[in-house]
Amino acid sequence: MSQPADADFRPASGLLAQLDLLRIEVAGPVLHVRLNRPAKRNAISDTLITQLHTCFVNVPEGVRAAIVSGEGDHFCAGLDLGELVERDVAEGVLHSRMWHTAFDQIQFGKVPVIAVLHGAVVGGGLELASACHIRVAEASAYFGLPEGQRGLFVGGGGSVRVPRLMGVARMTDMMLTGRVYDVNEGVQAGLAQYGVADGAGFAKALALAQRMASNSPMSNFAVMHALPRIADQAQAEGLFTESLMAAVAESTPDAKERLRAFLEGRAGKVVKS
Ligand code: 1HE
Repeated sequence: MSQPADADFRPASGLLAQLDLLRIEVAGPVLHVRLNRPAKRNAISDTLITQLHTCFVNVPEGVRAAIVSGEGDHFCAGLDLGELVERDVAEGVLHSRMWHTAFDQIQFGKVPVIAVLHGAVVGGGLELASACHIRVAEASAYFGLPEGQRGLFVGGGGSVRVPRLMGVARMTDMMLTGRVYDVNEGVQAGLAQYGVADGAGFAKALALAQRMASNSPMSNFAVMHALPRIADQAQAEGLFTESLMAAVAESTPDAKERLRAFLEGRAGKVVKS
């Protein structure tokens, strides 16, 4: 996973600059958050999960989309197994809830997030990826849920989010048998929306992030916050929530100007990309 040299990314300042397990940069409306523990394959320690939470609570003003990637040869090796000390049940629940809080902040935060995946995307790494809104997987990416082999269960929202991407049967198979999906299988199964060549993930994510950033913020808000909740509702409630959200979105001054622009021939048409 490499970042194109011509991208105008600058190190983030203030609180974000203090998060030492992340490398955070900004270019215009796009925030790039890199997991930065390559020696430990970006395994998620308590400090790293806390820093991810802090980062996504404090998305800088003016940022409209974010990209998450991993430094080194792998996206993320999941939970830092070195920290798996003896916990009692209550401590175990609280530890898992800490991950839920951080990943909820990504899924239901201020801006849509794209994950660029390469190498290992396993355990908690897949849980992190599945909390993002779009996943771009490079050819080297592979997906696994080795919790069964480690005597664990998913604890970072994986049992809720992964089946929504690939179905309960496929996740059951991965967890019971240790099956690892390669990039093509992962894309086919729904774990990633885009499959790209090695090294091409960041450029693809940047292009997608710039497009998302140019949308109406209210439309992006609706997609991030209403769509997954509607998908969880029964039909009658879902349809009603949709109507409310549609009415809110179309009533903004931004929406009215965008519609006028289209009707006056000032806006782009839908084109096949
Ligand atoms: C780690 C971790 C880790 C690597 N926690 N230290 N996740 C797993 O079960 C995946 C475990 N990791 C691996 O299978 C492999 O490390 C990889 C396939 C990801 C990468 O292999 P490789 O050959 O590139 O690296 P390596 O030599 O295995 O590891 C390099 C170092 O990273 C080494 O430490 P060192 O001090 O000996 O150099 C490893 O110990 C360390 N390392 N992965 C801690 N995960 C909320 S619940 C979520 C539950 C889960 O995520 S369970 C799945 C955990």
